[in-house]
Amino acid sequence: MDQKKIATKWQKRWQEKKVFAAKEAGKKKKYYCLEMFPYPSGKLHMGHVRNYSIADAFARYKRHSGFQVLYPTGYDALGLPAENAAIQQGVKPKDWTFKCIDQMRSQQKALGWSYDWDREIATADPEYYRWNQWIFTKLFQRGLTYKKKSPVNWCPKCGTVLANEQVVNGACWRCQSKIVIKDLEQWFFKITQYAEELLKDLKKLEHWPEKVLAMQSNWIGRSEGTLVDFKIKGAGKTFSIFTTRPDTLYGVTFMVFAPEHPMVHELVHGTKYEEEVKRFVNKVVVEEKFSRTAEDKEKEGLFIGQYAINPLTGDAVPIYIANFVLMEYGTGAIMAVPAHDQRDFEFAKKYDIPIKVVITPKGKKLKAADLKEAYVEDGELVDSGPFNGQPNRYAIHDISIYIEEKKWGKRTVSYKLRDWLLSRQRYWGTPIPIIYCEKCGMLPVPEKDLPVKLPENVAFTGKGNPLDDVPEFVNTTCPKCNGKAKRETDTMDTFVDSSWYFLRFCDPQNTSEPFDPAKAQYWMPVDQYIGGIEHAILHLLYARFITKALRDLGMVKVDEPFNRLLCQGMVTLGGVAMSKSRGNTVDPGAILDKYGPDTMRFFILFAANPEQQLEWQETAVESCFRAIQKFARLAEEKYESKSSAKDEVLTSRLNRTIERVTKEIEQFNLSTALISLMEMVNYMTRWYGEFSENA
Ligand code: ANZ
Ligand code: ZN
Repeated sequence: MDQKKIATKWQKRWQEKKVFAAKEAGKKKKYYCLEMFPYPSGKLHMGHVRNYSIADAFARYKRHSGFQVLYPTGYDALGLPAENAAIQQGVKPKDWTFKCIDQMRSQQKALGWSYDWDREIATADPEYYRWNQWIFTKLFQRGLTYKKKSPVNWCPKCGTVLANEQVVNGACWRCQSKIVIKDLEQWFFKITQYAEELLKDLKKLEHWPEKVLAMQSNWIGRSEGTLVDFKIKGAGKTFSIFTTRPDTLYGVTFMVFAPEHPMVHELVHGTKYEEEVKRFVNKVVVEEKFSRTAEDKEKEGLFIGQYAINPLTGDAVPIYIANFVLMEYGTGAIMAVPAHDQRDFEFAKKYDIPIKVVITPKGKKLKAADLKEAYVEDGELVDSGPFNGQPNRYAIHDISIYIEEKKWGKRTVSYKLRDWLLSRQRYWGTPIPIIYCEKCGMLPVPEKDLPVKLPENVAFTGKGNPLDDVPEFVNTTCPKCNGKAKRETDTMDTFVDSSWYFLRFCDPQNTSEPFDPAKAQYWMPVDQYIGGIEHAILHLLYARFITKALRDLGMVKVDEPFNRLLCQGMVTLGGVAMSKSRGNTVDPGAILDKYGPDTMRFFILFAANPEQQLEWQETAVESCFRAIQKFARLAEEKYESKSSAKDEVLTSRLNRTIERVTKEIEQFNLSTALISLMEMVNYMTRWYGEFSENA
């Protein structure tokens, strides 16, 4: 029996009859099954095969259980690799991308996944990205898109902005020059406006992995605290700090500014500290943000020659700048309490700053000189004026009220979440639809003029943003006064493309709207979303945000886009994740040629349940191949010819198997479901064997 021939025959039939076409009608309930669509690198890897085989099995199961199923695919087709190919191989990003898509599609078809191919989309298609521009404009009109100066990685030699992944050990990936940080005007989406809702609605996502919910929640990073104003001694200036621990205010022995804090420059200007401070700032600002705050990171800082006055005690304490304070969080300045914060403790020890104990375990005395590390447990307040003897957790409340009464500050909520920086100074992305007129200023491109298409005659030198050198693109006329104007040349982060593609799948050919709200209403939310854990934070957060923003524009009714989420485990070879760089990959194409698509999908589902790690084993592929032969023989030779011989034992066994398999699939234990099926097949083979002998 030739498995490949059988597969080809049926694939052709499916296509002709459009058996997987999703319909919005009828009495059946809908089911939207979605996998994270691929970046079209040109070749499927085992991770794709696993992700899509799981989604496909689920889509088929739901179809057979009487649902109206939507199971689409498409390509996340804009982004850096195509542009790098253009720089390195002289090909056009568009040609490169669409060729890769063709290759990828033919592999997907050969694998027999049950997509509704009529809904295929590619984000590099102007008919797709025009709606990115539409969304950008709508959010702009609502004040959710804005522009501000923000630091970027800059290669002075290439004269270009680099993405984080293009910075290798602090140097440019192309020319190895040391990168510098430069402030440029950048576009942002105001995702922080939805911070509270994005956090609160995690509670609705009962069918998401706990781990992903925790990652989202940490990323949003809500914390309740107090802003406290400190005066700078003798300077007539005030600054605010954010603290979650106002109970430790009497223990403050120094203050720390982020090196980027705008006040730092003012405070040292013209003093003997100026030069050294500048050197320190330049060194720290190019360091990666997360590593700067890592616990094991060496704490480094510098006294800047100024003192701050603690409003509660009137004490003057020295002001430092240090690597571990970030400009992006709170106010970019902190009060440091070395007795009760480990980071501050290490810093104080290193720079010989006094330590003052203000919390002690009940009934015990702690001496600063004896501390080996910060005392971070709860306890009662000492050396804290009128608050002495209070349990510190109560003092958090009481001291912040006291500060509010005295008008020294106020209680507040801080988020770690930052606005979404979406500008990219690159070619292969969605052009940002903004026009700068000499007279009228900055204007969005009118809806009727969308899409702003990427020009095709472009030189890829690797220097600067290629769009800046295309006068036909840059020079335009003002939509308001018809005068001379220039286009924005920044393009959008590709996460914009994937933040709403699941809505486009509901109505992929629409030419007058991104999608028909009625169709989105029918299909949304995605009932089951399947993809990699590497997207647990940004992609999912952005998709949730855009869904909420579109809801507020009246385009969708759901609050959350993805009802259930499954993150499949890795595919490993020799116990480590398959990866090109390690050279331990197995090419799905070769396996497909040798065994055919059914064996391929069977093995992938059988080798491990979806969330577990899956170790590749060719011998197991072989046995899957034989198992399928057995299934087929049973169907062809036995079942039809002899099933008339009723056997209640067999029927009841069959029913039990159906029940078991159904339960297992519902819980996503696809491997366990397949094992039950194989047991049934073995049973039937034996049963028919005996039956034939007795006959
Ligand atoms: C004094 C203090 C005493 C603090 C103490 C902690 C413990 P979460 O909970 O993550 O919100 N902080 C504030 N802004 C910062 C910044 N821009 N960069 C680095 N650290 C910053 O953390 C809030 C705490 O982190 C704040 O409370 C502040 O230190 C620090 F025993 O203030 B705390
Ligand atoms: Zn104008």
